[in-house]
Amino acid sequence: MTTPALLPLSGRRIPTLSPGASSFPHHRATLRLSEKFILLLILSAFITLCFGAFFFLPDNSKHKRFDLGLEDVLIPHIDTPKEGKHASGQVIIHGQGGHDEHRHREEEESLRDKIRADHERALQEAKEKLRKSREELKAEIQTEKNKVMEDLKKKDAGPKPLPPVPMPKVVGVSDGEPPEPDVKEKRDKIREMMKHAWDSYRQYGWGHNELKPIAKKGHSTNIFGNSQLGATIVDALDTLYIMGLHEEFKDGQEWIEQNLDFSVNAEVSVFEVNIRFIGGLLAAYYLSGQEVFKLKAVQLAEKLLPAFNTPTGIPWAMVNLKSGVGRNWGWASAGSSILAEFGTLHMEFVHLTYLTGNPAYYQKVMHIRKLLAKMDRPNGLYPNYLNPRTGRWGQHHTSVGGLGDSFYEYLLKAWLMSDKTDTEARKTYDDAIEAIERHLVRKSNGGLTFIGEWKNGHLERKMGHLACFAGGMFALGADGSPDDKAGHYLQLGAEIAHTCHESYDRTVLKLGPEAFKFDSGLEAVAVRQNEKYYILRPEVIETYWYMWRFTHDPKYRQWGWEAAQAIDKYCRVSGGFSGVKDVYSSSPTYDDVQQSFFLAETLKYLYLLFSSDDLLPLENWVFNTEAHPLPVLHLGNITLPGSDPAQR
Ligand code: DMJ
Repeated sequence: MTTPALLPLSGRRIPTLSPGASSFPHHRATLRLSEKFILLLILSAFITLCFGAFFFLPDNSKHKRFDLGLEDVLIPHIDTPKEGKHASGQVIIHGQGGHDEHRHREEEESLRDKIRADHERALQEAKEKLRKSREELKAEIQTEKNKVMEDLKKKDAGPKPLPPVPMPKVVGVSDGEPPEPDVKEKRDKIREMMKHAWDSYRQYGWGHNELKPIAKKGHSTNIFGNSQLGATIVDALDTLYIMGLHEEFKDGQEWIEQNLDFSVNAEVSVFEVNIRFIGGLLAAYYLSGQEVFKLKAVQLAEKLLPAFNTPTGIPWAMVNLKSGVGRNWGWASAGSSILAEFGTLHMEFVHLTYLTGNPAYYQKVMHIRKLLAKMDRPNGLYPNYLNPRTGRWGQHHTSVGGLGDSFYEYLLKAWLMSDKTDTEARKTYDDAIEAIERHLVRKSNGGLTFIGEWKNGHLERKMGHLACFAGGMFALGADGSPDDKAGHYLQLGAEIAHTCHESYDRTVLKLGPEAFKFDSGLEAVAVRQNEKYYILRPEVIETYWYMWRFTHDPKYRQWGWEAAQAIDKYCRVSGGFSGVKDVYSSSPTYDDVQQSFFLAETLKYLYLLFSSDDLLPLENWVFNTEAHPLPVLHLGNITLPGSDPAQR
């Protein structure tokens, strides 16, 4: 299906017309241009007359405004010696008495000459215009109008047509029903939960980024720049597709074709937009083959590129999609960029270069990698903050949870996605994981393996829910690990999965808190009230799924099913699914947000857990950090534009 070109008009959009077509919008543009031209003509004549009148007034009235008899007069800043600067940025010009009078008079005279010359030129131009015949004037207006229309057309043409590239091997995009009735029943239940989440969003939040399932209306956060970009639609597409919810998928596709527009004045998170939108659109493209998703992904990616215009090439955290102006979060170690954000672009950007033939995407992420490789790392660890202006680390805080997590994930996945040819990425991953294991991974008194956080030389014995994804990562990276440590990493993955399951099992709701401690006799439980919430996050279920794929130990399906039941029991409401504020309370309150990643990740991993390994096999697909599957690119046989070291 093709997308109608769209013309922005006062924040609303109307279809553009084929050349020569005559209809309302075109007619309006014509009228406006002619009116504008005539108005300009009248205005210029009026200004000319005013100048003339001003010029011929007696001298004293002309200069009255400046001749206030004050010693000090405030005027806007000009670079003049002898000036004292006001805090406001204005400067004070000090009065200097009669000896400057002669110079002032000369300046006035030359100013008057200039005004006279301008005035005469303007009059001359106006006369020439008026001397022209009606036809000549019409022709001039038409030329001007054509130029404007041409410019608009150029703007609307969007990106150049994309070069044809072979579709990578796309296998296992659907599977049959599970043969075991109880597995089928569970999988059907997960699909039903997806239907409920989607239908509720469709009914109450359509087009908004997310849904408030209690208030039954749209919701958004500042990561999407508070504009209606339909984040839930884009994030959910591939889950709908693999679940065989084709009507819903088509509905989402139509919304995207007709409404998804990135020419909006919105300051968005580069990372979030990359993993949810670009990842979501690319996955939808590869699964369905529908060109519109590829085009939209590329249009959006172009809008993200200005974020890389920093002194170091480390991108800003946020960029305005319209102006291209970027900046960082103030709270991030004095305006630093964040490791998990600028380090989580590689997969999508490599695919963008593959699909567009534009080397820029690949070069941007390889530049980040090169820069990081050159930097000193305290204890071999990567701090979470890096200043994009100076290229220096910010606060020395290292975590495998929030702020650090997907940087490590993308090193491993860059290797997997390149058909294991990107050995530089694999080596960087192995070194990073080795340092993490040495400094951050510990066993609690009760025998639970956890990943703590490193803060300025001190280990905090706390693990975030986000860090639970690492169980799956260790298992995924086991094969190919150095010194034949595959067994060790699979075991480490299993231990993390067990710990994270304990964090769920030790709550009243059987849902995991945001962070849990291993300190002063505490084992895998949250202490602070503001760490007791569960916001429909996927990481623990993600790890169960990877562990299931690598071991087929039935306990992972069992644990996944426990989580699914708890979500259905405590988070389900009539208007969708909501996060809960305290997993230790038997009467929890809702946070009233249905996160887009609930549809993109949590429900997808649950569905995959009860599907066969033939659905999205891990030999052919690599999941981005938002669970959007991207096909392996056989980079042994393909040369990406810009990947030649001489071009970098
Ligand atoms: C998701 O948006 C991604 O998984 C991201 O990497 C971190 N966390 C959220 C979900 O918890």
